[in-house]
Amino acid sequence: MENYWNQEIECMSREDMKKLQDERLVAQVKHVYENVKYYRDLMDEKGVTPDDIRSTDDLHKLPFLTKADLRDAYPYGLLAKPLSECTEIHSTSGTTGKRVVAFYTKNDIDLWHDCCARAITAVGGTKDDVCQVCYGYGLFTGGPGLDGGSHKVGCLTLPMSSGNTERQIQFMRDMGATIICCTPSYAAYIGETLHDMGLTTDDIKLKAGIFGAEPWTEEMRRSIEKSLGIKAYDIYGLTETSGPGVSFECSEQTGMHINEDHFIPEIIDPDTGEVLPEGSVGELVFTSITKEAFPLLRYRTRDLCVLSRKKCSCGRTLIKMAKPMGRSDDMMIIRGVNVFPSQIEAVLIEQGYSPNYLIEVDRVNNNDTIDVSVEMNPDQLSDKVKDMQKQERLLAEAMKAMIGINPKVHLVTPKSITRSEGKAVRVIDRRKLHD
Ligand code: DLL
Repeated sequence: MENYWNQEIECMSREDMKKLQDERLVAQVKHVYENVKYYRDLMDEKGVTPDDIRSTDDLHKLPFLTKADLRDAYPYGLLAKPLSECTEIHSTSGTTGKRVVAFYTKNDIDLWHDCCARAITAVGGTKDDVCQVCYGYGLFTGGPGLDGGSHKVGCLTLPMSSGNTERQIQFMRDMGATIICCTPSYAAYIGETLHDMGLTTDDIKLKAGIFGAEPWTEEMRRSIEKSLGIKAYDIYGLTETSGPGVSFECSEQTGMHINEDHFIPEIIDPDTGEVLPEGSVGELVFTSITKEAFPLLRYRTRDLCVLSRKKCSCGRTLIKMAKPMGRSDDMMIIRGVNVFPSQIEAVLIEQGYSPNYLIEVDRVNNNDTIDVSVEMNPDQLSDKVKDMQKQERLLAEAMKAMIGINPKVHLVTPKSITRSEGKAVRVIDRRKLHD
């Protein structure tokens, strides 16, 4: 039987949901226009006033907000509530420029945790579960978000944060953890460590995992499910929209249901900004209609995705988004061809290799080069150079069939590629260093 955290909302008729969104959008646009000069200026520039927005059908009239706007307005320029009403901040790591800082009122925190509680309930979580949260805690939203959701559901919450993998496994066994929350790359590492410690899935009680914060493939899902003996579910979100819980997977596992009572999604053409019809691949845009301190109108996520209203067997009526294919800024253009790390990952796992790899892109004599270092499993090791060369050649051919260009493949010894405890770094693009 399917479990819901808030059945009324999660299974609401399309008509009622639209009505709710209409009301909330109109109120949100007013709130933002009146309280945030940055938005008022953007709207004035486009010649739009709050009176022009009468329902979600008018959404397209609003200007977009981009990451550059967030950086421009750093730190307080988009704040829509007095600081005295804010109780928390979270932030991105800021590796690609200034940090993005998001503010929360008490109510914002409550709604965010509620979204995460929906995700935990959808994987079968109840107050009888023990939920091990090994996303990072602190400024990153992963730990605090799932922790809040787990408390709401009433699970026994293990606030582990990431790292110290053997201790994670010891706690998992001692406390009988049944649900684990972390990045998919860390889940793979935990699975590997479990087996290195001489343990099997019979030694742990895990039944489900809630994995997100980075792109991952169906192949990776199957590999994690096997190594931890669980069902692996996807969860999506970004700091700007509160964190995890914008959308979550249900038992059908064909995409993530978006919490539409809080976030209105659109798919746009990333080049022209034109809104695309359901089923098209494009950039995901979100409007948050309940956030008080840090609302976003038409925020461009840069995530490439597809939306679908196809009926779901779980009974939820919330629209679904496919697994994001990657960010438009993760996409590598190599010799003019668009390549996503996820395509390479899919080939590796399909061919029986580990999901531990590193892609290095460079430019030599005006020619792009792509080198993929791939870790072998111990049973793939051979002391015959010829065998190794053959394996490398076959793998390069499989990759060429997928991405259209010929990479140089280097098979490396087991455990030689650095493991990730948070978001994995899969690509080093040296061309950017020369430019
Ligand atoms: O990663 C929030 C989060 C924490 C989501 C825990 C899920 C679980 P940021 O650090 O701001 O926030 O990064 C957001 O990560 O725009 C996507 O590109 C990527 N991302 C997040 N979830 C997924 C997912 C958190 N399930 C950025 N699949 C987003 C693919 C994801 N990419």
